Amino acid sequence: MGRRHGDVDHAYSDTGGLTRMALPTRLTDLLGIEHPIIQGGMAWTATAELAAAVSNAGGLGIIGAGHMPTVVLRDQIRLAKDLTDKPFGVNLMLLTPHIDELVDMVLEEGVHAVTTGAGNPGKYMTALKEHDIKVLTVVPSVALAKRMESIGTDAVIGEGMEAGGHIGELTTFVLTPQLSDAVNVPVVAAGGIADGRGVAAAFALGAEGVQVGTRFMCAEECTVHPSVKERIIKARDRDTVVTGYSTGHPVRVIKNKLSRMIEDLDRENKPEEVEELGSGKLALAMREGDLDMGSLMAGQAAALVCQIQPAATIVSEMMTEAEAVLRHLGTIAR
Ligand code: TUI
Repeated sequence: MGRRHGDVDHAYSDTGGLTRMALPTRLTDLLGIEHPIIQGGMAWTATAELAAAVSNAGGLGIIGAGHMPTVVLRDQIRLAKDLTDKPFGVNLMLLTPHIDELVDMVLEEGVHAVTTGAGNPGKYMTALKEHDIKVLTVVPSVALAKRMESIGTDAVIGEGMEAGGHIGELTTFVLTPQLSDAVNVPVVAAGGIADGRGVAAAFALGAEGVQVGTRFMCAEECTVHPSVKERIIKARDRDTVVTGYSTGHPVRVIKNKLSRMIEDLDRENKPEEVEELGSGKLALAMREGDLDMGSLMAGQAAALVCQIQPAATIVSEMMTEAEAVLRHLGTIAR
């Protein structure tokens, strides 16, 4: 039997009887949250139920807008407001065609924070900030981070290619310290972080917070199809693959029949056919649980996820473990 989160035999899970310390950072101050953990804004996956559960646990819950119609996202924001009094946010996927309309509605509705992905949110920065919405820009590179800082982003989320879904080229391990050197705003590390060791490592690299996606897919409150959660729990180290290079929008998914078909089309350099075949497949996976022909977007950290737990347990376990690791590191230097 493999390791389970919270196992007492794990090197860092013994907190040594010390009372838990918190890890307050500029990020927790900026957002008014207890723990420096942001939940990934996963399309078709990060619904109001999950976002509210993460926020209630002291992290920042995020509703993933993806391609949601504006009225649906509005209802999701209102549902989250019913489910939590704590700060929560919305992820805006900038490739969606009706993004202008989504932004207008978010401004009207009001949320604490917006994370952006898959593009440059420059066009919306002023309006969001004028409405007192904190903006956290997902960046795959140092250049974009600097540009975003110059136009007023409140923090950058450096997403490494270990992450699930649409990714850049750099790994979390090299991107995070470079961002930390390049910008003055808080840096959040994303990609490959699913436990407290990852949180501690991110802090060592200069991050003041983490964004976690794949592990929250296995939260009890996450509304993805149960088969998807089971598949993530079964995932091993080499079970994800990056497909869609030919389209210029590569995505990391758990390998299946669909990913193999897309790899073939990538090799034949047929980007239009990749787009066509991929269309609607994320919903097919996340809503209907089709593990063969659905797009099983998940990060390499799927291999680190071993059970379904309440979001509050995930947050508290990650924090307790991170604190134990950091204390341990403080004792090994001679
Ligand atoms: O956005 C994500 N992850 C996503 S979005 C998504 S939906 C989708 N489905 C099919 C194709 C494309 C998207 C699934 N997963 N993560 C944040 C992220 N942002 N990763 C990489 C980027 C990024 C890439 C380029 C951010 C900015 C950027 O800027 C280019 C520019 O304009 O300079």
